[in-house]
Amino acid sequence: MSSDTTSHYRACHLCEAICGLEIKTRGDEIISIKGDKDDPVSRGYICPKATAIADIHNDPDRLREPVKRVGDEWVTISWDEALDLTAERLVGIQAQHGDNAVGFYAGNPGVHNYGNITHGTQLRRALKTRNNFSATSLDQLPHQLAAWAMYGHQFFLPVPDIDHTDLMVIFGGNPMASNGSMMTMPDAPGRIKALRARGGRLVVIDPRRSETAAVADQHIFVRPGSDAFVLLAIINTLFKEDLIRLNHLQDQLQGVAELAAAIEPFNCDLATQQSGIAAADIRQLANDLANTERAVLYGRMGVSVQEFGAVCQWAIQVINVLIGALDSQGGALLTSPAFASVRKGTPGGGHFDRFQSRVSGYPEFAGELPAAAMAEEILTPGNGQIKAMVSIAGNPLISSVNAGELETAFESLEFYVALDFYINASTRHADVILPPTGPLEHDHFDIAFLRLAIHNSARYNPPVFEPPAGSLHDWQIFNGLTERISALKGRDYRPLPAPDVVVDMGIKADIYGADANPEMALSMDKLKQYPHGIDLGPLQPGLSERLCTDDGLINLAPAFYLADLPRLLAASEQDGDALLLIGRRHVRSNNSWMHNYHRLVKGKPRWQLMMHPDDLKARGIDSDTQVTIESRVGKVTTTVIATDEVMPGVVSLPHGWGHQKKGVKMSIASQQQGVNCNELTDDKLLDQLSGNAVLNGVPVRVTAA
Ligand SMILES: Nc1nc2c(c(=O)[nH]1)N[C@H]1C(S)=C(S)[C@@H](COP(=O)(O)OP(=O)(O)OC[C@H]3O[C@@H](n4cnc5c(=O)[nH]c(N)nc54)[C@H](O)[C@@H]3O)O[C@H]1N2
Ligand SMILES: Nc1nc2c(c(=O)[nH]1)N[C@H]1C(S)=C(S)[C@@H](COP(=O)(O)OP(=O)(O)OC[C@H]3O[C@@H](n4cnc5c(=O)[nH]c(N)nc54)[C@H](O)[C@@H]3O)O[C@H]1N2
Ligand code: SF4
Ligand SMILES: [Mo]
Repeated sequence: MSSDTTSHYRACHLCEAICGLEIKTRGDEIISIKGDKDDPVSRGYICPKATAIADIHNDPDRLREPVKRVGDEWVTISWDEALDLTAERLVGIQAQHGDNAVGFYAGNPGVHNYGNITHGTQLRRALKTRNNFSATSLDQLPHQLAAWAMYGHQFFLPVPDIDHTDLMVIFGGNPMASNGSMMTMPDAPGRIKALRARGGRLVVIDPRRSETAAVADQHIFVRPGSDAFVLLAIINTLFKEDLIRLNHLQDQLQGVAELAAAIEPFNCDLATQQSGIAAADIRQLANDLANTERAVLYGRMGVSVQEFGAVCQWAIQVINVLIGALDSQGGALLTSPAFASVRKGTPGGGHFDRFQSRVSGYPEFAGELPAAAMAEEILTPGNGQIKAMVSIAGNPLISSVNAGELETAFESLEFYVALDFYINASTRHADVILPPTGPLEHDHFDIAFLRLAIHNSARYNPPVFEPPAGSLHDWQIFNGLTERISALKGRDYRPLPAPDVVVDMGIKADIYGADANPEMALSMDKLKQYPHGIDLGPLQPGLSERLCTDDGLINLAPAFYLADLPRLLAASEQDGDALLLIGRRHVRSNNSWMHNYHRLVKGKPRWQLMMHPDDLKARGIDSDTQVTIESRVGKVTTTVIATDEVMPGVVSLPHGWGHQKKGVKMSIASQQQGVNCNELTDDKLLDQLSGNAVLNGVPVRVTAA
């Protein structure tokens, strides 16, 4: 390689695995993107998406300057004009209709871009609306609710110690495609291989023989949405068969007797009837989990975004406690990150049901309302109706439920501003689009996912390229807007310093800072000397001292979970013969925004509906033909393929597609044929307890088109 080539090291920001990258550049050209062999956790692993970061950087469709809608046209405007206009419109609408007339949607990539986390809150505070929504309630809200209710902090989230376990049981997660979630584990394939090579077992419970199920020791099909019955039956078995093996946490537990009484009706027979899993298999799972010294139970999207997502995630925590996995090596451990470690006194612990959504009375969690309520809050007239939306790093018209109604809602807004660098299915409805710098033009420290990693480490990297003159980072846009909004409202505003300064202060005051750990004395300056990251060692037990509950106890039986069990029992009495729709992820796709890069969309199509051959036959439909899929709220037409990868009664359609809409300016994505599966998901079908959306187990009808 010629001498004018420079190597840059950087963590990938695309998914939760945060793999280390080595990016070689020559001038302003990217020569190659490879794995960083010296990253202490990813150790050189990358997936095919990483190289597409070059395509994001170079994409001619990516906006570099703010644009304003004039009729059907987009006109480039200056940053001052864009920020002034946005602040004036938002404050004007709030002055006329009240603070709640502005709604806020924060999407997934914001969590992967740390300036959004350090600076986003100030903008939210300046706007002071109750109508805050985010991808949390399309995703991991049940995890956070269980963490808050049992451990006293929404981010007290133990992760599977996959590198040291002998049995990992996964309900509804597909790390071979997703690379892990709520469990930062770069190189899922390598880690799963290593688990099996040392004699450990992987068991997957999933309605589809997913990529992970395919490499597991055992795969058990489960009827979508029925996991709560199975998980409670496991608890039931643990009690009945005297399998409870509490560890050092036993003196800190409360609610054991209440739990045992409450789950009494949820036996294996009921679980079998609901889930299709043989009672013997459920008992075996309970026995294996209890009798394997280092075992862990993990559940992800498949058991979060379903009708009983909250009960499922609570039950998973309970089982890990009852088998002694919580806070044990090879079980579920809490990460010890350099920034924002969770321990007693950590702010932002969360709260639940302090206020409710205006139209349907759904509970808030940590100041957010369910994304499923967004459309009705925009469309239903009355005091507090949303008249303007702010979206940040989100594409809700593809990613959120009942996309058809949400589109009607967004069309009706008086004003919509998007912080985004694409004109996509959502932002095409905007009045103003504020594009931040591209991913390689800003520095990077992963606040969210270093906190959820299966191994402790810290890593900071400077930008690969200088940002273009006059461009703004997300956090600078937040500052610009917050300053203007505060001025218009006559409020004081002190801008926060740059994210690396904020994080530096946090790191110094945290567990590896000079005060707490003089030997390590971690700071941003020190991190900057280690471009591959600093290894902070394997996860350690020590959860007892970190517990955030007021009484220092773990409550196994929070009242609101027990109160939700009659709803679960009632569901067992309903019968339905509809097909149940589930989603699926593919390693070359990433939610809704990575379809504009040729290298990720080429090859055989991956957006079709999967259906079991028996279900096709029963309807007289041939494989590879056009079908119409219909739910209560919508209808889409796409190609069906026959496969026994899905169990009978289940159909699978991936999310994130549907870019063919008029006005979308993503030249490659808009040519892709995949349809938007969220035109089928139902805003009224949500987990009543947590308010989380139901994206899996949606009843649909499939007919020949
Ligand atoms: N049916 C179904 N629906 C689902 C899911 C499912 O499994 N099934 N999954 C759900 C889940 S888990 C999630 S997290 C959501 C994701 O849904 P959203 O949170 O809405 O996120 P994306 O669809 O990924 O859209 C991301 C947007 O952010 C923009 N963007 C990318 N990087 C940046 C940046 O640095 N700054 C800014 N300002 N913008 C940026 C992109 O251009 C894109 O428009 O989808 C949910 N929807
Ligand atoms: N390549 C790629 N990686 C990603 C993403 C992506 O879009 N593409 N998105 C990222 C994001 S935002 C997230 S949140 C994570 C998600 O990470 P994961 O949760 O690991 O990903 P999913 O593919 O949604 O896995 C859900 C699994 O649950 C199964 N399932 C569906 N319904 C049920 C059910 O009722 N019960 C059970 N037991 N299983 C069920 C599905 O078949 C699927 O295999 O992935 C992240 N990583
Ligand atoms: S697995 Fe995720 S973090 Fe790793 S290279 Fe792929 S997209 Fe990036
Ligand atoms: Mo997600």
